[in-house]
Amino acid sequence: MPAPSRGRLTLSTTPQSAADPRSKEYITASNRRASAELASDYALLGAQLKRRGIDIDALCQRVGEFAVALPSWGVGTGGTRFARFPGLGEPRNVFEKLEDCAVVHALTGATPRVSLHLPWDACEDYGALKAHAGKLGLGFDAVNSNTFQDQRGQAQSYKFGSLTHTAAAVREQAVAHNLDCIRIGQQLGSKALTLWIGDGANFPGQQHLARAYERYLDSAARIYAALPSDWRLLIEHKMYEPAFYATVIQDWGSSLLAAQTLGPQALCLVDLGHHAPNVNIEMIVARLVHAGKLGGFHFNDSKYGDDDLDAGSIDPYRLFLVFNELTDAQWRRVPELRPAHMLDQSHNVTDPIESLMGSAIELTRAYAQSLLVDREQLAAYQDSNDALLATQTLKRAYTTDVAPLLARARELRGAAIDPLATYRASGYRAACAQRRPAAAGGSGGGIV
Ligand code: RM4
Ligand code: MN
Ligand code: MN
Repeated sequence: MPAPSRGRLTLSTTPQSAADPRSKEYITASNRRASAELASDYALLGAQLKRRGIDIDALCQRVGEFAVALPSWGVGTGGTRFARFPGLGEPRNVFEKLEDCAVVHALTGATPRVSLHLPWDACEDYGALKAHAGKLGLGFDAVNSNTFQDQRGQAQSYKFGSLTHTAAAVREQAVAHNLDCIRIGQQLGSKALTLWIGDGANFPGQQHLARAYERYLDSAARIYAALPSDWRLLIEHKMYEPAFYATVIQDWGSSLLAAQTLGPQALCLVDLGHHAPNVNIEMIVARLVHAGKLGGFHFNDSKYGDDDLDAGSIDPYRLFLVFNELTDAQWRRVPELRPAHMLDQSHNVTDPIESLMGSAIELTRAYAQSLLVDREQLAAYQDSNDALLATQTLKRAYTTDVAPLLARARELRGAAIDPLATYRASGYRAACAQRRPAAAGGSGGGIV
């Protein structure tokens, strides 16, 4: 097995033989080669942080506890509305999707749960699915319902909406689907339902803006009434797409109002890609924390109108600023704040496993950097209106290279010091291509 090299950015990608990247022995053997180099980098960072009054081992412990859920729909190659170019060895069903998720978790140690999307992930036997996940060391996060496309054999069409449709029969069907999702989620051990709908209008006048929202509240209340007492309803807003003029739950205002109307188990979910460019997302986070309504995140990145690029790939500083708000809220001991962390990405040009590993690491990095902010000092600069030193306090944390800290936290958990190199050297993708021949028509997971 080739040794992962932490020194170079270009990786040798030709595996000598196929190995299971989930196996402890394989990961330990890979780590052995990089361990000494890491120990010296970690010691150096530890000495630097000590001068700032920070204990690196305590930090490492907290970083090692960070977790983000994987989107089951993210392990297949995605596409755009123009085309989808399938990747090799894509998972063909939810069981195989979990196998790929387990690779991400084994190598990063940061993704212990999977968020399912129904009916994309529908299967015959959820008991068997849960057992399969358990064997792979995975659990389940929020379940996502899908009333934004029609399924084969479905009685009513969602072409003109689902929970907000003008026809009661369509709303009924959409509510019933969400209740099914709750039932399935209960079998799997999920504790939340994520509610995102594509409902809206393409033309001014097409939809009565007030009545559509009232219908939403009415339908959502029926779903809310079916929630088990230890479940949360996560309401996800999105500015546009598929509706291009007016989306019913288009912003955090509509989402917050709905969550407040429905009751304490209803909370808001922030998908980072669902805002206009340049919107101050960290401020939205701060407001939702204030309202006690921050329920979770769908992490990704975006540059223009896309909502599915890899987390931290475009604007890592913004990601840091989001985590800065969360860590600050924790520091202030805001009660009952435990937002779900989930990735929501689509990978069109990369190996999805590699993108998901990279994104989980970017989130961990942003979290670790947020822990480095000297909060006492920041508060003092804010109170004395020293804008420059206040902003530099954040920058100082953000510009600290925490890579050795992240790698050490992974090593301590039995994950890979260098997940990408370890993954590539395993030959996993090529082995999948062998045992998962593409289905006729080239379909696989992923969103087109
Ligand atoms: C939406 C939204 C939802 C996701 C679907 C596939 O844009 O982000 O969370 O389930 O895409
Ligand atoms: Mn989302
Ligand atoms: Mn989205």
